[in-house]
Amino acid sequence: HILFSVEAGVATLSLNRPEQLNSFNAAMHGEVREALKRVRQNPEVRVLLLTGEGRGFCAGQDLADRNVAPDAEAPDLGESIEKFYNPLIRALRDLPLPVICAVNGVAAGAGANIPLACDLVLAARSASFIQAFCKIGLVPDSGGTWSLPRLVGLARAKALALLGERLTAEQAEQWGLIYRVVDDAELRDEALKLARHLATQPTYGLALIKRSLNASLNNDFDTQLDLERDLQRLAGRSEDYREGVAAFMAKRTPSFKGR
Ligand code: LHQ
Repeated sequence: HILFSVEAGVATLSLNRPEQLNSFNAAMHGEVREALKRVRQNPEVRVLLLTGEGRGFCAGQDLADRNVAPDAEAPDLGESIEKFYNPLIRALRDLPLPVICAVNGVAAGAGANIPLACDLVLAARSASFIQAFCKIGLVPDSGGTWSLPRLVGLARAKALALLGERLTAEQAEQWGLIYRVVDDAELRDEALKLARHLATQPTYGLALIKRSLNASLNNDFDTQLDLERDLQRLAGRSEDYREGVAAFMAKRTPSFKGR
């Protein structure tokens, strides 16, 4: 249910259940989990690009899996979150490399919040974001209640979560929910261009940048200054830092290794 490839330092993971708008069933969760593990374990991978096949990015949980008879016992959704969604969100956020998400079409429910756990979100002009949870009596999950207020403020977060209206990609960009809108026909190329660029950069340092900015949303100022000190110490010991300075002084193009 996914496509996965590695080329020139870029791992591309594409959700591939287009008939169901790439909604998640247990099998797709399993394949995504395996792919993310491979990304983590393969030192050649320096950037991850996450996208979807077909006209949708991801419609969240596959609701066909969830349609229970009126007299059946209520399923434990907490278990599903604990087993599938929270590990996925943590895996993306904790991945020590830049994660680009190319939202190729509608992103609904968990599918709208998965991009928010990535680092750089591009979206096709025709894409849209729907916090669909409220329409079926659920609460935004996959980190949405954490990310949304931080990205767009509490007023807009509440409107999105309580109304479940469709937010266009352009509005998402204007609100600061995502980085950039791209014409539909150019999305894949633009995302790959960005990914390939990042894969030539000091990706160990980029992973530390990601870590520090993510942490800043929870830290007070002094804690964050301490974290900057600690991460700069790590960055300063990297081969890439040495190479960056040497290349600058020699006025040549640096050759970074991601370590
Ligand atoms: C789908 C789905 C779908 C199955 C489209 N499932 N088939 C976590 C833990 C545990 C449980 C519950 O949830 C969660 C987290 C969540 O993600 S909850 C939120 C689940 N997602 C939604 O509520 C979104 C449901 N989908 C929609 O509202 C619409 O499909 C959107 C707005 C995404 C797209 O609308 P359209 O462009 O009009 O497409 P469509 O509705 O015609 O969908 C195309 C096909 O995809 C259709 O199948 P069909 O056989 O009729 O062609 C849909 O049934 C199927 N599909 N989403 N989540």
